[in-house]
Amino acid sequence: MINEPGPYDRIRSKTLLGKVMTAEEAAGLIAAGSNIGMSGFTGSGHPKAVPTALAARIAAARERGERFSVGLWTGASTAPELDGALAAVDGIELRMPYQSDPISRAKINAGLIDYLDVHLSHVAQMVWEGFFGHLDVALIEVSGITEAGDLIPSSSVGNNKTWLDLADRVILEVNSGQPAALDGMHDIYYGTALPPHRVPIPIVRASDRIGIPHFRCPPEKVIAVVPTDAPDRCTVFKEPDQTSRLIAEQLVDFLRHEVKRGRLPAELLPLQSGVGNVANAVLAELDAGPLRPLTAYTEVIQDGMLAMLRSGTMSFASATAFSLSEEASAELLANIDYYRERILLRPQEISNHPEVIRRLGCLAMNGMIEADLYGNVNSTHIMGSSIQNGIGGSGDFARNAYISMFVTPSTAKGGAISSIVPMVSHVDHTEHDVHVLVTEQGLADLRGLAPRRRAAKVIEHCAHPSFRDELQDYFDRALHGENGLQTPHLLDEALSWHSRYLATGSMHH
Ligand code: 0RQ
Repeated sequence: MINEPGPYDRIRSKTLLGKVMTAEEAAGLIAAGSNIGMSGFTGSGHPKAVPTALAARIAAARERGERFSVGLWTGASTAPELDGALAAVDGIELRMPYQSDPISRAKINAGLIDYLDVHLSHVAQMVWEGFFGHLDVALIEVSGITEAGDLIPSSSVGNNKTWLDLADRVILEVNSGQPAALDGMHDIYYGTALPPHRVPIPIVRASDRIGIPHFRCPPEKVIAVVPTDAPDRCTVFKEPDQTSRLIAEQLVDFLRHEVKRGRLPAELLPLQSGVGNVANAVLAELDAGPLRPLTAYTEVIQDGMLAMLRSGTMSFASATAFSLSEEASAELLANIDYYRERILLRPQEISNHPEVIRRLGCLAMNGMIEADLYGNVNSTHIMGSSIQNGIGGSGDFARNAYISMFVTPSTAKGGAISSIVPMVSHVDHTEHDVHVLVTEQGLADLRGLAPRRRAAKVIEHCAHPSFRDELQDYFDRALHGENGLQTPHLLDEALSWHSRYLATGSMHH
């Protein structure tokens, strides 16, 4: 039976084959109030069947008048069948460390879910320290199980090693929809520890392999094995629009200029790229040349990066997850032997490790919601109070990068909102961690500039023309204020831009 092809041929351990059951049966083993560490990062490698079965169980319990919710911990964002399904039945008590699901976002902003927006590199350490309580269950998608019972990771690694190490009980989803040939693309490092037992992480190049290809997990901890055959949440990318193209062109011009000035080598330094259409446009612009061969030490491999690996513009990419469109997933599968030589997926405590990011000198490029005149950046909150997604890995990289760049269109909501404001309504990245701001209007290199000079540059280069005069007026009057001239503000006016939008639907006077 074990060697026959079929839904179970990925489960090569006899012991674990004996634990096969349905998603509903597995969900039945999860007690109300459990903390569950699930796999999943940017819509890849999340469990596809048990969360939905658990959501149905929670809904049924609610109908009987019973309380049933769980603590939900993941790598990063997942998919509608996980975050969406559990949030829809009010099954999540506490969520961490990142989400981007519309239903869970609405429940968080309605005050129905406690959401902890955590630096992705901090999660493993904080879980080891016990801040989120005890981890009861690990629910992990894998792409296969070896004869020895080791687990072949799926399309993301995230926090899976930590969940498997710490949980009392383990439920595995073995997804035969994932390419079997993913085996060998992972680098699972077992050398992390809490202080004072830490040693250096021995990565000096993005391509350095420091661990082993599989997760270890004592078979006696495994209480269920659920075969699945389902795709990841494929991302839909738009062709870069004019705004994304302009942002990309300026950012790449800036990097070329840095090479010309001798501040960066011609092959640049390892890139970190956030996800989304602007990031993809930047990668496409870099793919057009002439800088090469580039490398990436990043969190997520998206379409643009796969294309660069294919064309040879990029020689190697280290990450913790894929986030691909359907077409790019097909391309990965079709040429997986080629990509396996050029890609490593690592636990997120390593892909986002400040020590490694600082050593490699990563060039960090992340999206933002708004920036203020002095370079403080808000990546997470709309109008100061509502969460959009979360800080994700942007803080791990921005704080430690060689050059930390943030990109955004200069306006939002059809031009009613300026992404450049006097004072951000929420701070994720302080002025100290932000080197370069880019909008379609231009690029402001803030390095080496005192705050007043930064403000002048941000207004001139990044603000949309329809907001430039109002920002300049604010700044000019702040310069004549009585509060001091290091970082001039008119406190009673600073956030009125946001309240103006909330009151009238426009930030314009
Ligand atoms: O909302 O769709 O309801 O209109 O914010 O904005 O323009 O679609 O931009 O998808 O690039 O996301 C910062 C959220 C940008 C993302 C953020 C509204 C806008 C829209 C989304 P609608 P866009 P993007 C490593 C890096 C944090 C995590 C991170 C993010 C919605 O980049 O989550 O960096 N970053 N991870 O209308 C009010 C403004 C606004 C605004 C945009 N100024 N005011 N609303 N919006 N600007 C990778 C990982 O960690 C996985």
